[in-house]
Amino acid sequence: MISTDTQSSQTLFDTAQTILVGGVDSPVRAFKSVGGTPVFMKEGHGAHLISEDNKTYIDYVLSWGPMILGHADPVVTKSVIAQAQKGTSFGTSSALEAELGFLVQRFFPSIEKIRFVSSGTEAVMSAIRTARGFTNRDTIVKFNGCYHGHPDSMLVSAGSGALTFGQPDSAGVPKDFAKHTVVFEYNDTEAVKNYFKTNGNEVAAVILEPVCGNMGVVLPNPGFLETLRELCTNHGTVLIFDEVMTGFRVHEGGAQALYGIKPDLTCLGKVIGGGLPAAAFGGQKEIMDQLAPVGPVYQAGTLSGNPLAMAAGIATLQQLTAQQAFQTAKNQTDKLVSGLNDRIKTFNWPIQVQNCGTMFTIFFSKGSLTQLDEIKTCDKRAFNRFYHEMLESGVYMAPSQFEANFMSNKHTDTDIEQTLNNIEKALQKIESL
Ligand code: KE4
Repeated sequence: MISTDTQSSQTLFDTAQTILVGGVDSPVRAFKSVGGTPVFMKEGHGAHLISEDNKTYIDYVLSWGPMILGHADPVVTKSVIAQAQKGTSFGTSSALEAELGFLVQRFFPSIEKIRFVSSGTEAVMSAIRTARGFTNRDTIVKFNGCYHGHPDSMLVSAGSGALTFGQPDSAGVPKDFAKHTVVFEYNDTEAVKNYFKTNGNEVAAVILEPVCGNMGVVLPNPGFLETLRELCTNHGTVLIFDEVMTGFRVHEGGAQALYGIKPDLTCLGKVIGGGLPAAAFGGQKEIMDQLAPVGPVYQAGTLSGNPLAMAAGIATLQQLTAQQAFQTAKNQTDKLVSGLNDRIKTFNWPIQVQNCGTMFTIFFSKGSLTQLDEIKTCDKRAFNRFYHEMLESGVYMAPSQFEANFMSNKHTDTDIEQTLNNIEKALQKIESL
């Protein structure tokens, strides 16, 4: 039993590694990309996290996106406690599921029907199966640099050379599964158009992050999303927007509202659970009604739509509106990005920021960053040194160059100013090395 008095993150990490694989429950938390010991957190309040070492951090990870209202928002917390006192999960229907469904639909009108699940991975896996059931086709198109959780069909990288079908990029994914996934470079509109000329009628679905967050923040080139929409419409292919991260983050209504492109299915997660395990997929009624118990596509989940997670999601979306949280968080992001751009002008370091709505990434590169092979030219060593300088200064950012950072509506001007000062000091320090 781990004692409850203060223990260092190192001690806790050493203990955790004796029972948890790699000492973590999700690989990115292990700090493998940036090196060093992962910081164990014990509390979060607003824009701040407190570590087990009793150090306070300004938090720009926000649980990888969910905490747009900041940690322990009083209204959300009260709602979760109230529901917990009435029971957490019944394995029956509850009024809360439809209530959250209608709330989500207000932000995402393309969602005519919805199904709640417990993770973004489950939402993506289920959306893909639904699209395959609806089209009676097997092939899925995805893009390098986009991450969609860990369904077998998504752990696939581009095939070598002329081979268009995919190769597994994780052990345990059978080659026979991977060959049904075709992978293109993000923003490579021409390649997708050419593929659809000969294969379009075999494609069940195209899935992408409409604004990418999982190679760092990378925006769609003008025309990229529009072309995918047109190709899918013309070939009876299901267009799936994976908005698990971009939902409520690049715009209150996600990238589909920002760019005015209507997908056939949308995957959501993170914000809609308010920090509890809730995710969803939804879209055209005709497609969603393929799902059991209405249609032939099987999908199920013990904790799908459980009252506790639904209560957290309902309170979060209600407070998103009540607190005008997206706009506030976007304003704070814009302040940080503009302050950063002013300060990095004084450095001859290859460094730039890409941002969208309440998401941003600081890239150690000067070049164009529109697809994964360009992102891979970033100076990872410089990023890692920068990362640890920022951590030391009390700023907690995503522990990888290939991730997005997030803003909440609880980050104050003081937090932003302190972050900017710390960034300037960190850059001065690593530049002198
Ligand atoms: P989860 O299964 O982790 O709830 O969601 C998977 C997922 C699906 N789609 C997108 C666009 C996502 O960003 C994610 C998960 N995002 C990562 C952060 N890059 C979660 C952090 C982690 O893996 O621990």
